[in-house]
Amino acid sequence: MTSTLDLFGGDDPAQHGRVALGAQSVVLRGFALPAVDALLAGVDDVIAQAPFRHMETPGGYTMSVALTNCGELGWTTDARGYRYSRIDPVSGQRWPAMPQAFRQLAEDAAREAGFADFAPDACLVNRYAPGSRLSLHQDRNERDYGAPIVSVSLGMPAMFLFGGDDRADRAARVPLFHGDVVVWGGVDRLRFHGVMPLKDLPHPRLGSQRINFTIRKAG
Ligand SMILES: O=C(O)CCC(=O)C(=O)O
Ligand SMILES: [Mn+2]
Repeated sequence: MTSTLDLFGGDDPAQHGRVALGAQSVVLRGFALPAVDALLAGVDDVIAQAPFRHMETPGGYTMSVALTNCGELGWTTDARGYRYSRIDPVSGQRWPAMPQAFRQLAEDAAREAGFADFAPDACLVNRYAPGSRLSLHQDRNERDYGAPIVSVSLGMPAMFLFGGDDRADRAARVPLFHGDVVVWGGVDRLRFHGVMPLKDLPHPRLGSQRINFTIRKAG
């Protein structure tokens, strides 16, 4: 069973700067807020070149989350498996460049979480509609687990699940809001995580969607 962390003690979540999830994993509340305009412009740029699409898993399941990528490497899944690729299989072109605002935010958040010198080369962009979910998984298609994952949430809130190193480990439930950034790396780099089905709680700016992007060192 999962449990709800007592994160807020009834207070306004925006007043809490950091929530430790593990020894080397942290939620930085509102860390992306000052950069939101630039980040959303970056998302628009990326999806103009590489539109969101629903990918298939090797098991034949169509993901409820729509995704695309930017950066040198992009994560894809199809009947043949999960992998990083330099080419968008839909366009046959390179993935769009990673917007500078994404890179800067990721480097700043990584440093804030104790990971200096983060040099990302990949960014998965996810779009969740109401009901979309992401089942528990590890991020393990990257070549080197020495670099952290930096995950940025925009739009509707979501209940993030942060488990242990084994799929069966109990997962903490961590609400994530517009502007929150989660960083996990080091001893926490392979923690299982996922997102519960989204409730339709329209966001003033983004409406009935949540955009999440995870910035990584994949190659
Ligand atoms: O949407 C999220 O908060 C997590 C996304 C994620 O785990 C992934 O893209 O691998
Ligand atoms: Mn993940």
